[in-house]
Amino acid sequence: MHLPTKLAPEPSPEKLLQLLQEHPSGDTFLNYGTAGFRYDASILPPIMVRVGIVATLRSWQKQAPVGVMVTASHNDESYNGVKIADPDGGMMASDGETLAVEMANERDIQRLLQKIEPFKSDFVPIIHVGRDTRKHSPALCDLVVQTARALGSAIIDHGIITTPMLHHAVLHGNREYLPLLIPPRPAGYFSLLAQSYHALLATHSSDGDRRAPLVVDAACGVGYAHAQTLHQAIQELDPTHRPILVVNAPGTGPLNEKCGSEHVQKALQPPTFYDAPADLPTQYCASLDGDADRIVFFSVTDGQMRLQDGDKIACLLCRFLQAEYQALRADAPSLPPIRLGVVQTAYANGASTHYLEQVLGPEGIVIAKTGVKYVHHAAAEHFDVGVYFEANGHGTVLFGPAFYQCMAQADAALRGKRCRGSVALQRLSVLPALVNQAVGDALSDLLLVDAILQIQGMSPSEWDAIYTDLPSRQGKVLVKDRNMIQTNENETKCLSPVQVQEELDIAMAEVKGRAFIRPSGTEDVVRVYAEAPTRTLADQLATKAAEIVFRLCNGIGEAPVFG
Ligand code: NG1
Ligand code: ZN
Repeated sequence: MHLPTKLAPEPSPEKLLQLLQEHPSGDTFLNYGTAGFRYDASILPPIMVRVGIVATLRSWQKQAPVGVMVTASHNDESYNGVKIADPDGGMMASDGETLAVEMANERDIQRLLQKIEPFKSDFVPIIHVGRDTRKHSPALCDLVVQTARALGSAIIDHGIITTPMLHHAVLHGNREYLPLLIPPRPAGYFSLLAQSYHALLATHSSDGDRRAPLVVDAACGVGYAHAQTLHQAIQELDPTHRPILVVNAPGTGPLNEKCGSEHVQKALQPPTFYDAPADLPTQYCASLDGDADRIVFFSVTDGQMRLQDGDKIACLLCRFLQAEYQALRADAPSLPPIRLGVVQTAYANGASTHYLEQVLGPEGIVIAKTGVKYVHHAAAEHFDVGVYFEANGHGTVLFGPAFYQCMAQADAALRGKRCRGSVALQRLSVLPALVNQAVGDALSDLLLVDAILQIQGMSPSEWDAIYTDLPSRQGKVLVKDRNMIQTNENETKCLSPVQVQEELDIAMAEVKGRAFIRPSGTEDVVRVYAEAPTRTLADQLATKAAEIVFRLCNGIGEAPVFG
């Protein structure tokens, strides 16, 4: 990570004007969707200039450093995008989004400049910037930097990093937002992860880890180099640690195409290993997405793939957390209860929700609107230990103030005792350092899942077998204007056009299945999801749902057929 070469550059109104004039906004209405501004890379330069302004205003507004990440995550190479992180390391809150949309859509340069004025203050705006490996990312990122500097912002340029690393840097650069147990570590991402993983494993006695190597498919993206650095940090602490083989380096294959978590989870197929030998061991694998904020696990035996998606990760985590918390309370019964729960979205497989109900009880589950920021906020709002995972593999565990109080009380109650409860205390206490508290983080989740499997003595196939997914199918329908579709709060029902839900209800009843449709927040498509008792029925229901959308919402081309 680089420190600012020149803190607080002199503002340059001329340079700002020049950048705005050279990059005028187009006619399209620009929306800050579930993951920031995300479009075909060719239309992004004017947006980047305006994001340089918005990030500066946000830093002035909050009187604290903020972050900007240039990436289009799991989308293909033609896309790019940009998202802003608030000082707490989380996704920018909705008032910031409103500001971003207003600024990005202001076509009149003079009016835009006037809107900046009320935000100006003596505070020197500080912006952490990072970017993924897409070929257009350096130039796009440079526009954000030039614009922000023209307004007097100090830039901390992290170069090519994962999205969660950028969020981590912002959070750890703003120590007042850090939970008590975690010392600030802006530059210590890898050592923090490796040390806490090591500390978690040290609570468990084993005679060595003889399992198959862990293969990590980096989607030909930014996770490649960083997963290797993480592996090195782990090996330095424990030279006997089994290998983590990182494959699919940038440039060896197309980013996110036939590889990476999005492909594996949506197509239900193993990735192409572009740069790996044919005899790669595939009993225990994980796929990241293009910016390494998502992860799914899988294994391939005799050509058959078994997927452990975000739902299965959530179940593993909840099972572990519940067991450790119960062990703790058994030895320290006077501890106050903490709310342990999970947030899922409509995409969660019905079988996982059923499993979680058994582990946590129905009050331990909340279904939130699709999109990282919605599930994150719901986890923080409803629970003291809030697990959230989207089926696509984006997720983390958030620890709130009541958790830290509980740990402090448990520490006082169990001090000097050697019991199962004190082991549970050690395990639970180390988690907030291992688990990224700002956003879902594929590298942090990789270590967390691996440590839990080792502690619980579970093989990947035993993990897989904790429940069996209901057959499901996901697809996309192209329509003239996806904004014509309105849904209810958590996007499980279509409210308008009304006929869509009426017809979906009939189709679901016919196959005893579940289906929903929603406009994507990150791509210009309508997404379709169906789940039913058999694979054939799930495909049939998805095909029917796509046909309904195509017919009632001005479909383009042909309605997709699944199966
Ligand atoms: P959209 O394009 O709105 O479906 C996708 C994911 C979300 C979430 C966002 C990023 C699916 C079906 N959708 O959103 O879950 O990860 O990207 O916030 O995977
Ligand atoms: Zn991503």
